[in-house]
Amino acid sequence: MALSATAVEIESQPDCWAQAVEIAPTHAAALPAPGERVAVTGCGTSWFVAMAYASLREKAGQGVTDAFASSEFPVDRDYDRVVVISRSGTTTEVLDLLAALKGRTTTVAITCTLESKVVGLADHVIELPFADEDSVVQTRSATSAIALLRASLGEDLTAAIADAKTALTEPLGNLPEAEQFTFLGLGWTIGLAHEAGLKLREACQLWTESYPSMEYRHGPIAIAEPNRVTWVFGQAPEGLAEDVARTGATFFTNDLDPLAQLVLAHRLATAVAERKGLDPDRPRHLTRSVILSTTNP
Ligand code: F1P
Repeated sequence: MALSATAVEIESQPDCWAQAVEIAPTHAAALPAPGERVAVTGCGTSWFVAMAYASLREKAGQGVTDAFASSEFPVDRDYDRVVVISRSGTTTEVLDLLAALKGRTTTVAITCTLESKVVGLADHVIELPFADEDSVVQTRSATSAIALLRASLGEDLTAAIADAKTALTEPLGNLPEAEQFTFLGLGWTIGLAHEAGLKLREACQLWTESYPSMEYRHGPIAIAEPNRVTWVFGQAPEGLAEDVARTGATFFTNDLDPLAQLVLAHRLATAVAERKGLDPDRPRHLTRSVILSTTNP
């Protein structure tokens, strides 16, 4: 059987990340300088990319970095620079925001689509055409943006890229049989947890939830039971594996770089789609870019 476009794009991630790392230095002037007060924004997957980068930048000591869904962006707040992420560059809320910020603050857009509408609206544009996708569901576009941004913060991604290759062949065991997943993360991996949850909802219509890891015991654990999975991106809080084990649910994590763990979640999404007889290239009710005919309230 021919691979879905989604599966082909998932497999290309190590190569795409290497390309993103390679071009990162050429965009240093467009990206936030250390000390700048920055906000990062996008919709859907791109919002979760924003969350991951915001946390990484602050942790790296480079300055205040907030993340917002573009529809909730506080336009009256002062930022030195706003980083906008949009694969398509045509998402309505993103374009509305860029128009509202024009002349008020420096904006930089990260997009995969050459000649997309953000190009005329943002002050700087970083294009990742090699990471664009035929699929509606985003995989390599999002992880390549994160790879670029991590590299821009001075991170060496050699091990992460090697881990992504491992994630492409790692057995999924009986994970695709589970009826529910809750994804957890700490710091920058909270964005990855939200993205993994969205991926499974989009590509295979599975019930997923996602939280900061330390929030899990404040209620969400109540749904844990056998045949459900609690999946932690990165470092798990002490005692959490044991708490999950007591519920009968499966606790899952591994030692791969958290971005490579997301690649594994991508493969899980296509495996579940296959089990359910769904085509991951045709997620229901979704379009590649959300273009609204109405304006924001
Ligand atoms: C953002 C987005 C995706 C979602 C769907 C619709 O697109 O909301 O996250 O999966 O494809 O569009 P973009 O602004 O990054 O192009």
